[in-house]
Amino acid sequence: MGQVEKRQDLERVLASATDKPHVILLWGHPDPDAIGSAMAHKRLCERLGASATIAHVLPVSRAENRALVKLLSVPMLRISEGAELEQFGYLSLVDASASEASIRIPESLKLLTVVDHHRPAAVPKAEFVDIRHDVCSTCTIYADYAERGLAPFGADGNDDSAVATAMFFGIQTNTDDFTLATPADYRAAAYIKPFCDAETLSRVGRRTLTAESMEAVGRALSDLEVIRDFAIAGVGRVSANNRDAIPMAADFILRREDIDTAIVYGIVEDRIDGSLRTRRASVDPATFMQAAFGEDASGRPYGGGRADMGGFRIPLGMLGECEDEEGLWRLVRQTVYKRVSRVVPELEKKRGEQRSKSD
Ligand SMILES: [Mn+2]
Repeated sequence: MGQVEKRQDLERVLASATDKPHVILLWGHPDPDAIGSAMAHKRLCERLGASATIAHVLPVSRAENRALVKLLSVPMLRISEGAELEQFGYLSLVDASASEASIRIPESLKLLTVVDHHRPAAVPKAEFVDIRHDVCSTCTIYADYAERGLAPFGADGNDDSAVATAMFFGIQTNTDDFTLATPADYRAAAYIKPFCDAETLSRVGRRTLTAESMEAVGRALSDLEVIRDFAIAGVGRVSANNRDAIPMAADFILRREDIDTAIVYGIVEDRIDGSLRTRRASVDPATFMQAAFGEDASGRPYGGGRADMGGFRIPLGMLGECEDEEGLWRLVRQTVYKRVSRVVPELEKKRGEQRSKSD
């Protein structure tokens, strides 16, 4: 199906589903691409005569993303259980092709549309599915619908600047400030840009960090252990609101010219939370993490799931009740080193050296 037909098809599907309210359910911690495409989808529903609500389960966890939501007054409903979705009739997914795994989706809710740029584990069963691989951002796909005539921006005197600004920021962050952008992403950004609010865009583009995140990145740098092109670093404890300091530190460490793969981990609530980032095509994060951390009692791997491509989570169990924070951290650090040394054997030696240092 060509892309003109795609946008006609989406228009037809949305226009024929105006009898019940729609919900756009975001996957995981909402990021700018998900937020921007959810706003674009909500705008389309409303133009075609349906009401739509953006919902999410996990918190918006990066300071810059919270700033985006606040500056643009993005209306978002945070839910904690599937029953809260019973008030809606239609479900749309943006920037994901499966519903949030942590809640049970009511059977009365009909999966209507899926628009995404990730490769799906299974082809979703929805009335409308548009999954493109020649774009880095779902916002690009929504900009393409508009440019092809589905509720074009600036046409009807509506103020679309909040939606346009969020979409532009979604494309900007997903393409790593356009360095990864495909021709379609550039085209979408060029189309959207004139409708953005320039001041808001530069404010959200500042990518502010919380003090706690910056301190966590600082601890990661002082804990950094480098073996050839592999690096590992611990951030200690971070609050759930600032857990993105972990992938953020991993991204930062990866910028060092001689490092190709980085693992950063810390304690978040009652678990070890970690991130693996790599620039090497030969390193598959899921395989690496499975080899290092294995799986839990029910056979589920601790890391590398679809949920968080380069993430791993290991529950602390009873250790979580330990009141000696320093002792707990030493234990966590030793455990992580021991596991990772299954893949990077030289790390075991470092662990031995540290043990004798602390004895
Ligand atoms: Mn995306």
